[in-house]
Amino acid sequence: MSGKTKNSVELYSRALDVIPGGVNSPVRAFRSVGGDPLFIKSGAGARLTDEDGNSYIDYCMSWGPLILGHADPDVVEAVRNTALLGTSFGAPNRMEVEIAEMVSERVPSIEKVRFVNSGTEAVMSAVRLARGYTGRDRIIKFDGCYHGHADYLLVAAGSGLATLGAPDSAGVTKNNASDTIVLPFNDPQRLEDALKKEQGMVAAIILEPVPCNYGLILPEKGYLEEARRLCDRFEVLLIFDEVITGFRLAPGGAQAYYNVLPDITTLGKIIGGGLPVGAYGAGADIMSRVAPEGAVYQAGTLSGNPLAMAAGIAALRKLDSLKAWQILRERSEKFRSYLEPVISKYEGRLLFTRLESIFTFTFTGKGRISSLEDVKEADMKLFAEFHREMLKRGVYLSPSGFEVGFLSTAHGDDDLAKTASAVEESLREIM
Ligand code: KE4
Repeated sequence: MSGKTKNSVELYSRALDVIPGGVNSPVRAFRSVGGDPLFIKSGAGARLTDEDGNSYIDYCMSWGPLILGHADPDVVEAVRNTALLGTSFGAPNRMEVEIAEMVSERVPSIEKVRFVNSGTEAVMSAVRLARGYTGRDRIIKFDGCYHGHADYLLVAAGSGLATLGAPDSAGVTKNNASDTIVLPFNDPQRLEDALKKEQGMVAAIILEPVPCNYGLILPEKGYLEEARRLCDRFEVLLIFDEVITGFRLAPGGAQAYYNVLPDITTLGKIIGGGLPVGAYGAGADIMSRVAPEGAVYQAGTLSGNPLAMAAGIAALRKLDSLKAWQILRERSEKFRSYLEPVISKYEGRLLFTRLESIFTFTFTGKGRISSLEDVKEADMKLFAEFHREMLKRGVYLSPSGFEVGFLSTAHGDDDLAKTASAVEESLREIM
């Protein structure tokens, strides 16, 4: 760890001249953790190397897609071999069928699926489909959940908006957001009251079954089941945004993990193996409304492109062959066992929350995070100091206290042990 960042600094200054904020996605700008973003040259397994040759154990993992680690050899080979045959045809390709079959076999509520190019596109399409299917306009989202940057969902959102301290976005017209109702997560009574009050006007509720964009908020026991029951009672569609949890918590995502089936599911990240992919799926009846079969229009030049499909197929196949979720559970348990003795010294000041291979460090006196308020009270300044100290010690955490960390099958015991030591030294430094 030379700690030198000369090349990153130079690249950032050039980037600022030609890219807003010097980044192609706001949360990468290190705004809430301070300092300038590092420019990454390469990744391999659990490690990143920046333009100055500094190497880091990475837990941002490109915000979730890289469940197999960086530059997984099987994924890279699939992309290389496919590229030699062409990168996009704008016509159907066998791999679109193969990956659609894989998704439909694994995700319990999905019979048919449409591939798009990002999680945002998947969610936009899912909401339009819900509105088209029900003929209703209103949608209910939950405070702190982030569903990409479609106008009407940039309301009380998490992720980069929370990081920048602006839960809503400029440029979203009042009209556009007027059909979006925001409720607190983990509060079934508020959901029932809203569905009663808005009876007959709500097309769907959309939620991250496990919110991962405002820290890691675990669903209270029975909450997801109650949301399902309320949607059935008020004949409202339930959309699970599984862009993060899909293929992460279990082969069938959160809906399999918690055994609660939504009407529509959105996917992204992992299913693209690191290439731009999103998807939305549902039962055949609902998906029959999507053009060209039905009247809900959605399209995309590069949707289902061979490269992204090949990467996704290679990733999903490898997850199955590795029985990756068992490995990830063991890694997560090992990580906790390494961290326990360190973090227990700071009980009442630091909380380590994890769910399978997702985790967060939250500087709070609370023993559990179950609402947005709990996260709002956390000390994000201390997180910023922690992030900086960890970087100095060669550990790259997601550059925001509102984001989560991810383990991959490429994180070995040595990486986890080294990380626990870096946590211990960093905490000693800042606490
Ligand atoms: P994308 O359009 O960024 O592919 O996906 C949007 C999205 C939708 N739904 C959920 C649950 C998501 O978490 C996301 C995107 N996640 C953030 C990080 N938590 C992306 C990082 C970024 O914005 O750069």
